[in-house]
Amino acid sequence: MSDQADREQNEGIKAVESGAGDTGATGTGTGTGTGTDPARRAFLRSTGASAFGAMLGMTIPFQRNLPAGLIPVALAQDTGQAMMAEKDGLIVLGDRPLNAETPAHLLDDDITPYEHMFIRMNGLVPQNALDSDASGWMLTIDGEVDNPLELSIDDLKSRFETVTRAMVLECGGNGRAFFNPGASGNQWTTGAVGCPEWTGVRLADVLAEAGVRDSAVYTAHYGNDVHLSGDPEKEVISRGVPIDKAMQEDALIAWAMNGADIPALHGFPLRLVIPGYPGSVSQKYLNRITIRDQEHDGAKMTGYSYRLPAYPVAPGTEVPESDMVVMTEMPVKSLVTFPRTGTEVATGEAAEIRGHAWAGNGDVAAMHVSTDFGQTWQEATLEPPPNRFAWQRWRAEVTLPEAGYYEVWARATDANGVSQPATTPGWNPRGYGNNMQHRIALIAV
Ligand SMILES: Nc1nc2c(c(=O)[nH]1)N[C@H]1C(S)=C(S)[C@@H](COP(=O)(O)O)O[C@H]1N2
Ligand SMILES: [Mo]
Repeated sequence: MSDQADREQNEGIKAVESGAGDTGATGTGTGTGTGTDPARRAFLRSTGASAFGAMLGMTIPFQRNLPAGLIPVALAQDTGQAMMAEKDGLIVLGDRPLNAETPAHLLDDDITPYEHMFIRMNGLVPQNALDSDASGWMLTIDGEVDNPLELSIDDLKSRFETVTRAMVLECGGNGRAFFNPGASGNQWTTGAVGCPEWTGVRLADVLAEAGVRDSAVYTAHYGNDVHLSGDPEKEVISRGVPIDKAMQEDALIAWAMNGADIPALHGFPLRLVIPGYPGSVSQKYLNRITIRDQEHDGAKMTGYSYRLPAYPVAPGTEVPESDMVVMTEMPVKSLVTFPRTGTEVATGEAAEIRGHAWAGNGDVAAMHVSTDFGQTWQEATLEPPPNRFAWQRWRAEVTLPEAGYYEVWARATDANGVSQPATTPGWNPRGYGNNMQHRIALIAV
């Protein structure tokens, strides 16, 4: 095995063992607000309420002199302290903007509950979302349409069919921490993914009412989150999808997650959920969709953001910006969500292993696991999804023949026969689309 592959493997398993994420060794870790100071990153990674205390200590001079409970709202948002109150066990990667991922063993539910849903903020949560204030909220549909619309949330609820679907949302940069050389950005390991249940209306139905013109090429999404600079003129993120993708029946304009109003961190009061593509197309705090006659060029659509080289490149290549193309469909992927990595199992006895599998093209065809570092594979059972683009439950029983250290490697295969690679696929400058096999450690005793 090459040095690079070896390092990658080791870091992969180290990351899953800690349940926490990268060791800081591969990633450059810039752009998260946490910097690369190892002590600080270790603090962040230790998470929980106490970690936020530590973060506060580092971000507010003289915080010891502040009476408890008197942390100004803006500072609370900087540290995520208040907003993270009901999140459970997430690993905080950055506090401004707030980004946090979920250890694999906390993603075992078929429907990801609020407390285990990862958070990816490019800016600050808008004040009306923090206040759960949706009064007067309007969604504008304009651009290449015959009949521009201004819809209230009540209009959405009364004029279109309401649908509920479980759908995977995964950040395009999930797995970035394992690329070598590392890429800047949040050092997501495996946990920037979840599968909540979303309720709303079909984006396609709303666009049909607006009368999409033949000239339509792309959507452009807008929300009201606040740029880190505080400048109200600056867009935080504005992405889009090809019009054909927007017209597929799966894509929703959602107002509820898991049967309740969409929480502040996840886009209150409206968001898009466009499955199969990088999470970044699923605009939170949604207040406008403009139909364009060209590929959208909003914030984080251009340059290196959510873009891949148009051709395969060697790791570390400096790819010219003009050779970068928009990332679309996400690759097939899976997680081992039970047992927790590092668990002891009885030697010679069957142990249940389970998790989820999903694919950007909507279907997973097969699931396999290996307990001998990929030398042999056994087929796992794979349940059908409750609906397209929900993740699918898989289960296997493994028997470890003698006492010692093992790894479970998990490999999903999509409907086109494409499987997850054992090591990082297609290196790219910003570290997108890593669907390498997830691995956990098991100790036979
Ligand atoms: N308005 C807005 N929408 C957004 C983002 C954002 O920062 N602002 N982040 C995007 C990215 S990059 C991802 S991966 C998902 C994350 O959704 P979540 O935070 O609800 O898990 O939201 C997307 N929608
Ligand atoms: Mo993302």
